[in-house]
Amino acid sequence: MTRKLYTIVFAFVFATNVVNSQCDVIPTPNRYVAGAGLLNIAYLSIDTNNVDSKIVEYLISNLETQWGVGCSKEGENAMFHFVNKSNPGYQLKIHSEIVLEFNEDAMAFAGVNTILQLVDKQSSGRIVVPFCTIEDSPRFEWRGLHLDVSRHFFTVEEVKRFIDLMALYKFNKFHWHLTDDQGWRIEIKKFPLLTEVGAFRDSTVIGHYGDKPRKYEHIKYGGYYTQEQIREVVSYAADRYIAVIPEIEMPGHSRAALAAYPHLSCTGDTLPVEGLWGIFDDIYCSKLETISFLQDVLLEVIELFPYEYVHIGGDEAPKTRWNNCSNCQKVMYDNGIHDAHELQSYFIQQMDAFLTSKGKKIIGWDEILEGGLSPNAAVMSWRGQEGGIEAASHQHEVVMSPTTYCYFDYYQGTGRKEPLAIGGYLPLEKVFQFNPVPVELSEENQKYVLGGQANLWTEYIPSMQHLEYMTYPRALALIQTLWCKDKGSYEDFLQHIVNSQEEYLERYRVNYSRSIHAPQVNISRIKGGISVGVSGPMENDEFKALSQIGEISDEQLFTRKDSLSVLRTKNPQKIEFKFINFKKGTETDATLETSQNLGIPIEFITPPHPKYNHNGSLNLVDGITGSLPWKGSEWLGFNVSQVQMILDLETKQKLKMFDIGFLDLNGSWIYQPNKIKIEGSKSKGVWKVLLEVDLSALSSENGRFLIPVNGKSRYLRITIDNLDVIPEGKDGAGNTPWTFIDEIKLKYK
Ligand code: TNX
Repeated sequence: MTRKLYTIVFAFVFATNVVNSQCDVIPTPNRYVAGAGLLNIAYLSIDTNNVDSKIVEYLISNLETQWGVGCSKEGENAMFHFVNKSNPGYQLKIHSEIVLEFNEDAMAFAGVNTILQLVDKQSSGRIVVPFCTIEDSPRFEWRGLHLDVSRHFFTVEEVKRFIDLMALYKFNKFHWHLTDDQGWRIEIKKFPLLTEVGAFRDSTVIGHYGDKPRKYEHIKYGGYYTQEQIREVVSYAADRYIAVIPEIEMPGHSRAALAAYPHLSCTGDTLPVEGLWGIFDDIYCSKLETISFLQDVLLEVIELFPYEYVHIGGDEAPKTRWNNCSNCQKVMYDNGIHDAHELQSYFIQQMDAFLTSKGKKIIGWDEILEGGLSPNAAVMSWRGQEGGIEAASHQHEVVMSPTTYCYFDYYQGTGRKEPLAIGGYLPLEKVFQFNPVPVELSEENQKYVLGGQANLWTEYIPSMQHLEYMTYPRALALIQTLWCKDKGSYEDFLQHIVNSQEEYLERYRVNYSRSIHAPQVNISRIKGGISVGVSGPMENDEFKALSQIGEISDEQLFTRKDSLSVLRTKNPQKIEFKFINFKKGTETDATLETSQNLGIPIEFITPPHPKYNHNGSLNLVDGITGSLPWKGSEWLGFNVSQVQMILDLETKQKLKMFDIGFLDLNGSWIYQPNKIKIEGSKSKGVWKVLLEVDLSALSSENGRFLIPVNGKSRYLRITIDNLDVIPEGKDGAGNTPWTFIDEIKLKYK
């Protein structure tokens, strides 16, 4: 039997007309035209001409291990052909044969990953792929994921797994955060203590950073990669067309290095590798000795990483030590530098000159803009997109990675079942809304935006299982933005996730988060209180609601059209709710507390920051008290030093008690305010001061203040004063502190 015949025997065609014209591949290809029929494959022969053999190996190993389909390498008689073409991207034609046209190997690889998502397994042990034509190419050159291996260490095998999953979804940049305060993870032959001492810490904070009191686990923790292992990972990634960007943090986040070589700091004090998260005052000194040390480190680093970009960190470097260090003062004096920000700029410029002379490009977090951007530096914009806009306006390359859309260490769901996270709230839908090219950028400067990236900071991500949970499915929303020229609607995207991507992730045994399936509790205002509804990702999701009001228990079948009303009451009552999506086996519970001001209208004079504005002003009076540790969705965050709002009590009330909660989480630059003023008015015309207190003089419980107040009013104007700037020596010194508020409860006489 000839090979050709062999192929025909095993690959035959169903000429059915019923073909699902919808394409569930993520990222959605630019153009997908469905054909009428399915290619049925029991055994796939692949023409190995015209293509890098590792792409063929990748295809075979995936089909064999994930679908149990046998494959063989053949010549032109085969069923699957690779063809070179000149126009960008890849093109895929699936009919009685599979033809994958591409202009560069990376695009052939992308095309292979598209095919893997088109595969449908049949019970007969065969697979089918739909007849179709696809034309596809990426929107952005930089489609990145970052992984912090310092706060928690991930083994070579785990890192490879992370890379494997990136490849399935056409990510092509792996940003490897290799050094930080809590551990140095890369072997540097010239400085062996970096790993002997710097790769291990004696203790690790447990629970949340903001817990009071803090607790520690006193167990030695750490690990590092040998240079050989680094090479192995880099080459593993290269085989998947993923470039690896090493990050060597400087001048801040350097406590692990300073533990190994204390003379590189300003004080010379011997400090341990940190076991706590946050920002630390002890950073590299700016003296020449440190500069040479770091350049020697970089010399070894660039030998290991062939990609042109090297990340030098640059973020969160307090200048406390530099301002009090004679060596730093001398560097400033000798070089005509006026302040510590310029000194940081000078520090980075020396790295820039060094790396540029070695044919490399430098990239750093947006703080490297402060004090003047180094001539060749690219900027990774994380504190919003402003830094990126500024850098691109000066024709510097930019990667957008703003906390608002790209911080996958934030919570992705609102339920109590979400595992402990750093804080913040970044659900799938919000990630989907990311636009790496903000409207503020002129058309000619838009080209400096290379793309975007999500960051996986691992303070609260101790294991691979947990890492997958935080990354997926949010990474799919990100790649949809970074790859697609037209990403479509969120509703369509969600359908692709539910229709087929979850199954695909399961096939690869990814521990993806099911948070989108947890019943979402939707609260809105109604006359006299609030209404509580529930929804899921599908129109026809059904829920069961269990609620307990005192002794009475109530059970009801719920759809997204139903709701429960909760009205204002004089005596606060706690209502425990549980919503169950019984088809998905997920549930969400919530404790709602009634009050006399439940759901009252609030007008913001200073609006919350868009990033921390879940549900707007209703959040403050929705009956759900912001809990600790900080859960992003429950609190409203303001980054102005004075917050003002007007509460409308709807009728004139005799006030008795004002109850309010604030977060105090200095590591995240969130500070409890100093003062609160309450003014009353019957018409919002004339205001009378009812209360003005210094909060530091009051006692609080878990950040909540119960303040007696007297007066008769319909409107209350609340003014909350925080510090103008965070003072020296405190976390975030020099910046405006954040004020986080939740639940305002009033008592009337
Ligand atoms: C800020 S993002 C950091 C990291 C933390 C992260 C936690 C950046 C450049 N610095 O050191 O891990 O927040 O979300």
